[in-house]
Amino acid sequence: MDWLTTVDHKKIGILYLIAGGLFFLIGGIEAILIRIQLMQPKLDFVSAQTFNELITMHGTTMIFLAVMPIIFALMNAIIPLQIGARDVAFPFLNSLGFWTFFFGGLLLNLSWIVGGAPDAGWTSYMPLASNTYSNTHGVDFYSLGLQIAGIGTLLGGINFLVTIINMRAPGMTFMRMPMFTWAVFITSALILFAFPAITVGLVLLTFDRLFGANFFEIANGGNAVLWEHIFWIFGHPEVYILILPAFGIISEVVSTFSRKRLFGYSSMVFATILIGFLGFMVWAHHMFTAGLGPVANALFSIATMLIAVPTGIKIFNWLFTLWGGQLTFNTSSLFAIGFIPTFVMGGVTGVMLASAPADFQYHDSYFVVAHFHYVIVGGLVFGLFSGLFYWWPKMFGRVLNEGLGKITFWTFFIGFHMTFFVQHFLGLMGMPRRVFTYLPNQGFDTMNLISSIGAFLMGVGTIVFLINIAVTAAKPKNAPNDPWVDGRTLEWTIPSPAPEYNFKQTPLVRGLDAYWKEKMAGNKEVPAAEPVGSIHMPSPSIIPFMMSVGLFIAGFGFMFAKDEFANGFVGMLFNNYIVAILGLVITFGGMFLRSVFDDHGWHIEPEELEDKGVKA
Ligand code: HEM
Ligand SMILES: [Cu+2]
Repeated sequence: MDWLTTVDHKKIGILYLIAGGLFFLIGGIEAILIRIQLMQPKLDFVSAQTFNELITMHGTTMIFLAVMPIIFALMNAIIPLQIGARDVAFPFLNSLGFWTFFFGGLLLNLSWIVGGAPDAGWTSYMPLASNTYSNTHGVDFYSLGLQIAGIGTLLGGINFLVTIINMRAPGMTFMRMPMFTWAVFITSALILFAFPAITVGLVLLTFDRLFGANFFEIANGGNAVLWEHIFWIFGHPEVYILILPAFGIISEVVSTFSRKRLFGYSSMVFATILIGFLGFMVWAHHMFTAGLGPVANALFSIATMLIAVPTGIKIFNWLFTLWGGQLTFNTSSLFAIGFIPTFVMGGVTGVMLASAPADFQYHDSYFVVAHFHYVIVGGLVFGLFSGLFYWWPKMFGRVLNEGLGKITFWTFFIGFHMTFFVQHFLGLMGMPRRVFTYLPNQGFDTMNLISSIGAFLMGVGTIVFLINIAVTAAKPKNAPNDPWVDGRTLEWTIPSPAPEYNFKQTPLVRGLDAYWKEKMAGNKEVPAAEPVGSIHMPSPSIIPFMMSVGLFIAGFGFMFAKDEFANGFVGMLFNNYIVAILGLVITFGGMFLRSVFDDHGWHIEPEELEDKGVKA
C-alpha cells in the first residue's frame, strides 16, 4: 500500500526500475524467440503472423516500456540528490507519471492475451497499420497503450525540467551541474518537444482506426507519408532522449573511476546542447527512400552528419579523462569503457546510413538492425548497466557483487558483439529486415546461427545480473555514504540509501564536483547552506494510481466499443461506451479530488532528525 501511494522520488525510482526491468525481461524473451526463429533457414518455430507481432512488441516494449523507464528510474533516484534537493518539484505529478506509464504498458502487453498483439512494426507505418491491413485490435492496443504511457513520460519530462531549473542547492550554477544532471536536463527538454508530436500522431491514428477518420487512409484522400513525418519528428529525438542520459552516466563513471575531473567539462555541456538541438533537425533521414526528392535528402544527409561533430567531442573528452587517470576496473567502469568503442561503431554506421544514396542500399536490411542495436544496446544498455552498478548502493544501501558483475559484463559484452556484428554483413549481403525466415544456401545460415548464439549469451548475462540482485538483497544494508571512495558529486555526501528527506541541511556548493572539491581542500563534508530546521514533506496519495486505472479502463472501453460480445450485458456496457465513460469518470474524479482537497503535507522536526542520527 505504501508503494501505491508514495510520492517520494527515491521510491518512485525503484518502482520505475522494477516495472522497467520486468518489461525488459518480456522484451528480451521476445528477442530470444525472434532469434530462435531466425537461427536456421526455413524454420517454423513461430508463424509469420506471430513473428510480426514479436518484432513489433519487442521494439515497442524495449523502447517505450523498458529502457525509457530504467532511465527514469535513475533520473528519479539520483537527480534530486545530485543537485542537493529534497525531492522533485512536483512529487504528486511524479507518482502520476509512473502510474500512467505502468498502466499504459500493461494495456499494451495485455494485447497478447486479448485481441492479438500489434503487428505493424514499432513504427506502425500506414497503411500497414490501417484497418485494411491490420484488422485485429493489435494496433489499437499500440495507439491507446502508448498514448497513456506517453502522458507519464511527458509529465516526467516537465517535472525534471522544473526540478533542475528551480531546485538546485545554493552555489550550484548551471556550469557547476554534474554531467548526468545536464544530460537529464536536455533530455527533459527533448521530451517536452518530441512527445506532443507522437501524442498528436497517436490521436490521429486512433481516430482513423476507431472512428473511421481519413488522416492516413490513402483511398479516402489521406496521406501515409504524413504519418512517417509525425512519427519521426518524435522518433529521431527519441533516440537522443535515450542516449543522452547514457552519455551523462558515462561522464560520471569515467571521471569517478579515473580520479580526475571530466576533461573539457564546458565543451561537454555545449556538445550535449548541440546534439539535443540537431536531434530535431534530422528526422527525414529515416525517409530517404520515401521519395522526398534530392534536395530534401541532401539537406537531411548533411544535417545528420553534423551530429558526428559534437558526438566526436564527447568521445575524445572521455578518452582524455581516462588518459593518465588512476583507473579502477570494476563492473561499472568496465561497462563505461566497453561503451566507448561500441558506441563509436554505432556512430560510424550511422554516418554511413546518413549518406542518402548509400541508404538506398542499406534501407530495410539487417545493416540497419545492426546499426541501431549498436547504438541502443551497445550504447544505452551498457550505459544503464554501468549506472545501475554505480548507483545501486545509493538506491538500496548495498553494493552489488563484483564477481557476478564481471561475469555479467563479459557475457553481455561478448554476446552483444556476436549477435550484432555479423548482422552488418548479413545486411550488406542482402538479408532484409522484418522477414520471418530466409532460404538456405544464400550465405545467411552461419551468421544467423552466430547471431542467435550471441543473443543467448546476452540472456545469460541478464540472468546472472538477476542472481546478483538476489544475492545482494540477502546481505545486510551496510554500504557507506561514498562506497567508491572517490565520489565527486553531492549524492555521495549523504547515507546510502538516502533518508526520505535526502539532505538534513541543504548543502552549499563551492564548485564543480562539489564533494571532490571539499575532499581536495581537506574537508570531510560539504558545508551546509542553512541551519537545521523543520523539513516540509508532501503527503502520500492514492489519487495518481486511481487516475491511471481510470485511463486504463477507458482505453479498453474505447477499443472494444464496436465489438460484438457473446454476453449481451457485457456487450451493452461496451457498445454504449459505458465502460469508456466510467474510466474517464474515474480519472476526472481523481482530478477533482486533487483540486478540492487542500493537503499541506507534513513536517519532520529537528528533534526527529537528531534521533535518526543522520548528518547531512
Ligand atoms: C538484448 C538483446 C536484443 C536482441 C537479441 C534483439 C534482437 C532483435 C531482433 C532479432 C530484431 C528483429 C529485426 C528484424 O527482423 O527486423 C530486433 C528488432 C528491434 N529491436 Fe532488438 N534486440 C535486443 C535488444 C533491444 C533493445 C534493448 C532495444 C531498444 C531499446 C531494441 C530495439 C529494437 C527495435 C526498435 C527493433 C525494430 C523492430 C521493428 O523492426 O519493427 N532491441 N531486435
Ligand atoms: Cu534518426
